[in-house]
Amino acid sequence: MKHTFTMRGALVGACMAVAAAPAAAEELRGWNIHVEDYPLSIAMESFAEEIAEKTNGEYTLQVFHNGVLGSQPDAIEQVRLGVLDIGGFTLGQMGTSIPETNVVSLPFIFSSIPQMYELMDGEVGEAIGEGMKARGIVPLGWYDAGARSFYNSVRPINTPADVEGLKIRVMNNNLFVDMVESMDGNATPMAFAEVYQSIQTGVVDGAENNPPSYESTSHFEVANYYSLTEHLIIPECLCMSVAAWDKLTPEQQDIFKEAGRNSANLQRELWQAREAASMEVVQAGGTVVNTIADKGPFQAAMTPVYEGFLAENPELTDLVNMIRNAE
Ligand code: BDP
Repeated sequence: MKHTFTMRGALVGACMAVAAAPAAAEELRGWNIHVEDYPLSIAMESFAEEIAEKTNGEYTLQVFHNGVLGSQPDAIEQVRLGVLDIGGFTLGQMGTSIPETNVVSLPFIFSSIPQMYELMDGEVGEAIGEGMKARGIVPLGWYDAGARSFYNSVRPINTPADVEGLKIRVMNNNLFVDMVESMDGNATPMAFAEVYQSIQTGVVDGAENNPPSYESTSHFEVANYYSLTEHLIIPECLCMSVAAWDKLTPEQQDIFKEAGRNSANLQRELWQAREAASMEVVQAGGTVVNTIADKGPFQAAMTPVYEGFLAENPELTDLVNMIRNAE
């Protein structure tokens, strides 16, 4: 990876030396963890096409799919520092450096996906976006990532007691460790790329994710109980580094903003279709899906997670309440 950055530095230096002419084309680099036919991947490619076309080629974006540019926590830091220009990130992994984003990582904070859209497209999204900008990231569009549910190779989960003793992989964020531990499960933070093998070899019993990720990673092959707890509705983001953003002219910033909105609209449409298709694929592959008759006990089990979070982040109480009190 180091090698790539050094090479890039050398290339940029060389170009600057030769190209005295203004408006030399700028090639941005984009990070993405997903496979190429994933809704977010297609939406990032469409953003790339739109900015290239509307800036007349002054800006192009190469998106590197499949996580080849490294893990998500590293990529988030690189976008913050301006080493990478763009990322298709989940807000679920930004909490360490951007506390405001953690508000949407609280279990059951949104009551539904339409409510999440409405709030992210309004004041709540703006408040989170301000927190992100203050720490180096400009959000250009909010993507849908559905709801995350637990899956494992041991048993279906119907009540919080069923989680007891299960070893569950979570994303890198203490909130998710607390979430699993508040149901007496064992949480293991781990990189996305390592989960398949870890389930297969019994390092963990399962994980939690939305249907498209459960399917696209083939995790359903090694953990065939998928229980629709839908405990996390975490939006994702087309994110640009402030360093790259500040180099744009106001006209170019407008182009990027509009392309971001269009990309989000496309992604949200594609998401609906992919979710349904993924559910069919996993069920055809032998997954046993169960719905949860009453999510109340799961919600009640999350009380310590909220208490701990608000005690550590009292300044975020208003934002949390803005979401909890929303219709
Ligand atoms: C997927 C997100 C991706 C995360 C992954 C994970 O789209 O950004 O890296 O979950 O669980 O749903 O790590």
